[in-house]
Amino acid sequence: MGYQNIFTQIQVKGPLEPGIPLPQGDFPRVGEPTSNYWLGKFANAQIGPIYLGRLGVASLVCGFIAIEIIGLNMWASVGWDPIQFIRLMPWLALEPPGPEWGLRIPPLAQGGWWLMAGFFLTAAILLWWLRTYRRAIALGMGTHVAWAFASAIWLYLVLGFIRPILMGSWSEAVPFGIFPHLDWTAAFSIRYGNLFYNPFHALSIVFLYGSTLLFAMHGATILAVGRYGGERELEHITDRGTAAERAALFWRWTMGWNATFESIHRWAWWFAVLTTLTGGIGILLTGTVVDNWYLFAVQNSFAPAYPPTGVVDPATLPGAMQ
Ligand code: 07D
Ligand code: 07D
Repeated sequence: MGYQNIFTQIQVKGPLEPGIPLPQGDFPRVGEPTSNYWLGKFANAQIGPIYLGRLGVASLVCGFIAIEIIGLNMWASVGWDPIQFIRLMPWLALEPPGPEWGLRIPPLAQGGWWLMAGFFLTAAILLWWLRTYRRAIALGMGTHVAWAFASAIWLYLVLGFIRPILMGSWSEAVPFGIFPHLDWTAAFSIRYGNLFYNPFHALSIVFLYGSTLLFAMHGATILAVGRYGGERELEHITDRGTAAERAALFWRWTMGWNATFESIHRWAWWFAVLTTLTGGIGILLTGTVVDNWYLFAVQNSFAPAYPPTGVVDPATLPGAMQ
C-alpha cells in the first residue's frame, strides 16, 4: 500500500494493439508496433502504428518547408557558417517586412521570406487542426481536442495575421526566432503602454495560472488514489469506498466542495481554452481600439495618474508614437 510515490508507476504491457479497423478509403496505418520499456516509464510502452493520411502528410510537408525557409534564412544571416549557426541560434531571426511595405508583398530578402514561411507554417497548423478533427470523428469521439487547439490557433492568428491586417502592416507581426520573439513581446508591451493594464492580458494570466493550479490538483489527486486504482476512472465513479469517492471526499473535507470525475475535465478544458481565447482578444484590441493601456487604466480608474511630481508619462509626450 505504501509503495507508491510520484516516481513509481505501473507499467502496463499487454499484447501489441494495432487499433480498430479503418473505414474504406482511409490510408493504412504506418509502421509495425513495438514496445519500449523506457517509453513505458513516461507513458504507454507501445509505439506505433501511426495514421499519417493525406492531411498528416500535407501538414508535415508544409511544416518542413516553413522550417526550411526559417532555418536557411537564419543560416544565411551568419554567412553560412555552421558553427555560428549553432552558437548564435537563440539570437537569429527571420524578421517580417518593414513598415514601409504595409500589407504589400516585398522582395524575398526584405520580408518576402517571412511571409512565405508564415504562409507554410499556418497551412501546416491548420492542416494539423483538420487532422485532429477528422481523427476524432473517425474514432467516434467528441471534437474537444480540436476546439481546444483552435483556441491556441486563434491567438497565433491574431498575433501574426489578423491584427497585422487590421493595423495595415505586416511589420506588426511577430518575427521567427527564439529571443527575437521575446524582444518583440517586450517591445509590444512597452509600445502600447504596459500590457499589465490590459484587462484581457490579466484574464489570460488568471486562466494560465488557474490551469497550472488545476493541473497540479487533478494530477496529485489521481496519483494519491492510484493505490485504489484511481486512474481507472470509469468503474469508480458511482461506487462507495472507491478511489473516486476518497478523492472527492478529500476535497470536500479540505475545501468544503469537490469536483466530479467529469467536471474536473470540463474545468481543465475551459481554463486552458480561455487562456488563449482571452489573450487573443487582448492582443486584437491593442493598437486597434486601445493605443495605451496605462492611459486606458487611468481613464477607467484602475490605475492612478502620475502624481504631480513633474514626472510626465513619456508615452504622452509630443513625438511619442501614436
Ligand atoms: C511544452 C509543447 C512543446 C512545444 C515546444 C515549442 C518551436 C520553435 C523555432 C528554432 C509550451 C517548440 C518550438 C517549434 C522553434 C526556432 C526558430 C508548449 C510545450 C517545446 N512561441 N514565448 C517559448 C513559440 C509567442 C514567450 C519557447 C511558438 C508569442 C515567452 C518556444 C509560438 C508570445 C517565452 C516558444 C510562440 C510569446 C516563450 C518554449 C507561436 C506571447 C519563454 C514554449 C507559433 C504568448 C519561452 C526562449 C513552450 C522561452 C518561450 C515557441 C508565440 C512569449 C521557443 C511556436 C508571440 C515570454 N516560445 N511566445 O514550452 O524559453 O510552450 O523562450 O505562436 O520564456 Mg513563445
Ligand atoms: C502562443 C498560442 C499559439 C501557439 C500555437 C502552437 C508550433 C510548434 C512544435 C511539434 C502561449 C503552434 C505550435 C508551430 C510545433 C512541435 C515541437 C500560446 C500561444 C498555435 N505575461 N504577454 C500572455 C504573463 C508580460 C505579452 C499570455 C505573465 C509583460 C504579449 C499569458 C507575466 C510583457 C502577449 C501571459 C506577463 C508581456 C502576452 C500568453 C508576468 C512583456 C501575448 C498565453 C508575471 C514584457 C499573450 C494578451 C499563452 C496574450 C501574452 C502571461 C508579463 C507581453 C497569460 C504571467 C508585461 C505581447 N502573457 N507580458 O498561452 O495573449 O501563450 O496577451 O510578468 O500576445 Mg504576458
